[in-house]
Amino acid sequence: MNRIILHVDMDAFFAAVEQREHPELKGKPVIIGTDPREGKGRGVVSTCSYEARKFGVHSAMPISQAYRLCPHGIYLPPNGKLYKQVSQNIFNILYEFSDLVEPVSIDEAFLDVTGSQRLYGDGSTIAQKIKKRIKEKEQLTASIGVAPNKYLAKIASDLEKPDGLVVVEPDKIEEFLWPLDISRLWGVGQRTQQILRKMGINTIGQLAQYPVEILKQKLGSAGEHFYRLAHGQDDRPVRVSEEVKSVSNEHTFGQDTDDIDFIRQRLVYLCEKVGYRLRKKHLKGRTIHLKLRYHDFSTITRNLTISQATNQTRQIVDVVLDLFEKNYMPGRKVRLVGVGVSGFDLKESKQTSLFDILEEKQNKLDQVQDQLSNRFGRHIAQRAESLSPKKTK
Ligand code: TTP
Ligand code: MG
Repeated sequence: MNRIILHVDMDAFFAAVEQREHPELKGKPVIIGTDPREGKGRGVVSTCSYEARKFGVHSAMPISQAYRLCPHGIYLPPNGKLYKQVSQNIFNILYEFSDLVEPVSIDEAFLDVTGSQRLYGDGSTIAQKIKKRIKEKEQLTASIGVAPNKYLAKIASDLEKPDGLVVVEPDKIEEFLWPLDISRLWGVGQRTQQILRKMGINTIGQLAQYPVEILKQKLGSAGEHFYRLAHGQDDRPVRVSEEVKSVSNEHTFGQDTDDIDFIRQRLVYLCEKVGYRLRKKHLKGRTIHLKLRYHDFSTITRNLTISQATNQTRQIVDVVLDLFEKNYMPGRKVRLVGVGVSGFDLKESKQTSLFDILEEKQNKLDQVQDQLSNRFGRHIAQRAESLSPKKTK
């Protein structure tokens, strides 16, 4: 299935926020940066409004040069705290439409909305909704590119700035990409551009027609990379915030216990919780942890790393119960148990090996359970193994 990736980038971000805060600045050339000191100032332009861009002013330009180009501009120092707050508000809007949000900078993010379509419509509709919501809530405009991958989405968001919306349909990639100048290729610096132009390659289409072997000779391993980009291929996943390092849950028994069956049930229940949370966050991990705290507070943690990252409850249960069998000292009373998964493979793996087909059944079971949990609360659907035949202690 094709992925649907959005690249969202706010227009003239710092300057637009200032124009919103000070409506009298609307329609005027606003330049954010260091004090120009009537042309003698040092430092650079952070950004400027589109009105100032007409004079040739742009980000990273020396402020003295900006002053020469646009002496009547309105020069303002950046208000970082305010921009940070607005950025936070924008990201909160993005998270309404997908959990898979990858922040790129203060005003820019990728979203994987492949799984959001049933709720919010196709890629283009979601992009329109996001733009509308940002406009309504923050009185600001964003430009959005919608495409089957990050690279194409990023190019698309830039093409019709400001207030742009460009959709790249999967069957129109070449039509979209090939007329563009090679400077639009991700990672092509001045030097590579020079080499390519000397070879008579000026558009992405011309690059795409070139034999990959020759590109490799001229550009080394980057040659193949650019060749793939020129064909619109980019399978990098949208990476969620790397802050999440592990997902875990613990349970402290009401009374210390050495009842093995009871401890096992609790462990299975914790595995279900952890699996559910992983799947909600679209995370898969390779290292599965077990924690046991005995009645005297001595604590052991054991883990096992498996070959393929998982978020499947069945697999987590198998490993955890195995770790438990091997490490629990029968007869010792247990105070607390914990289960965790870490070592995330941030790729949303989309393989279709035989192994995956066999796994499909387990995934279906997880899905049914997740849907029930989402609708009725987590306790409603539990595996029989985690249900206690006795009263919960
Ligand atoms: P950008 O998204 O690159 O620029 P922009 O939002 O101002 O304009 P555009 O419509 O072209 O997207 O950067 C976001 C903010 O980051 C920008 O408002 C100011 C800040 N910034 C700097 O401070 N210095 C820089 O060199 C750049 C490029 C950006
Ligand atoms: Mg921007």
